[in-house]
Amino acid sequence: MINDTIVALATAPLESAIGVIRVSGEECFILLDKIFDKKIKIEGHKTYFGNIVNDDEIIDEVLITTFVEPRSFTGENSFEINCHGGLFIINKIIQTCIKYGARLAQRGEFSKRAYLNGKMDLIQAEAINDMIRSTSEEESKLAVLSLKGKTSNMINEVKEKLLSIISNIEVNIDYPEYDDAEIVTKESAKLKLLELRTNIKDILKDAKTGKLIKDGIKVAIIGKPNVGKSSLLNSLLKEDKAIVTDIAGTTRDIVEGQVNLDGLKLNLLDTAGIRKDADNIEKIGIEKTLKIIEEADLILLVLDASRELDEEDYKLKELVKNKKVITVVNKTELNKENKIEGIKISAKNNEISNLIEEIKKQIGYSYNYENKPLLTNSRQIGLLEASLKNIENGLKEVEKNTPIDLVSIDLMNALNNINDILGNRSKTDLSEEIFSRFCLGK
Ligand SMILES: Nc1nc2c(ncn2[C@@H]2O[C@H](COP(=O)(O)OP(=O)(O)OP(=O)(O)O)[C@@H](O)[C@H]2O)c(=O)[nH]1
Ligand SMILES: [Mg+2]
Repeated sequence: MINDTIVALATAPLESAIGVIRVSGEECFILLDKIFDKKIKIEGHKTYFGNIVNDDEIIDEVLITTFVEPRSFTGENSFEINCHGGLFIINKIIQTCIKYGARLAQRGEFSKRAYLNGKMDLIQAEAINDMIRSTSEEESKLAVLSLKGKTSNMINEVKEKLLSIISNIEVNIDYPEYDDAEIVTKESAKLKLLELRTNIKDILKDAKTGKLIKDGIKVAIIGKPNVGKSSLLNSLLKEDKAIVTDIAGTTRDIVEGQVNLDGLKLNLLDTAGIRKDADNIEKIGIEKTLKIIEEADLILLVLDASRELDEEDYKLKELVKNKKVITVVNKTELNKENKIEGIKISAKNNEISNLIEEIKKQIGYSYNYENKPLLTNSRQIGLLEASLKNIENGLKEVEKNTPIDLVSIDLMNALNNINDILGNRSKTDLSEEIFSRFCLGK
């Protein structure tokens, strides 16, 4: 089947100096011939200067770059139009392309074609999206590693090990008389599966850091009124985002801010101070605070060093005892001798570096730029977890002395899950959804 020709704006739909329109499809050069006034001989990667025309009307003066299959992003014939970046002109060019046989691309359709045409596996395709959306240095570095196939290699190594175990078992079952094949005993199967299990567990452990780098971590700042929660938020953000006053009950609603601490994205939430005798508006704020506590990955429980701790402080400690908590003792410069346990800071004077170190320590952030690929994508992580379960089931069966051919059912399931990570199984029924998350023109 011939792929139809698709067209989309690849740059942002904003007025700018230049806009790039992408066109892809086996027959796209027939279209190009109709809309470009220079007659060109298509012979690979070349750029041509000329006009986009609709019959006799000149729409824009452009540069056209041609890419001949299979040496193109999508793996099929394609070209890019560098036109002037006015939205009116861009729309007119796209409409002209449609008039001469193209259709508007769906989200991610260019990447989907690249994937279907074997230019990349699914991990690499998803990395394009991650790259476009990355908001920190580390996140974009990880996306580049994925795009370059490093993450795929890591998954492929697991797959190879699993395949070798499965094929050994199959040979034993199908050709018991075959002398050259390694005989799979309960012990040898167990040993190999245990090694594989460790391997996958390590990848999943690292993936936690990957997720942290990609999604950031939700940090709720809680405490009694007036202890300096909003001051701490401002100090972490290095800007006066939240209102700070000496009146208890200043913050009524949640104030959010994002900060990048040495590559670690923190989604900070400053909350309304919790106290018993709050007015009605404050009570609503406190309700919200309680909900935020539930959702947060990390709690900063702020105490005030200039006052004695009271019952309400202890109640708060109790409230968060099942969460990951850092107790922060603020306003330490007012009472240097205080014996309150916790990380001592002064939000007002921006003395918070020990807290930043503690945050990193608490969440086990240890990525150190050694070009190590990490899984960051929930779909990929979920499938790897599923394959770990399959392998663990296989191990249980081995323990129970189940015939080895039955064990291989679990291992085949593990293999299917790993193939799905890479998108190797059945390309066409892969969900539209994966690609629909992309930008237009990608
Ligand atoms: N001396 C000193 N004062 C501080 C420090 N941090 C905050 N403050 C003061 O404490 C008062 C309360 O600070 P906020 O940051 O508004 O406190 P909050 O916990 O957000 O209060 P609510 O929003 O009412 O719950 C203000 O007057 C701040 O200037 C600190 O480290 N040292
Ligand atoms: Mg406040």
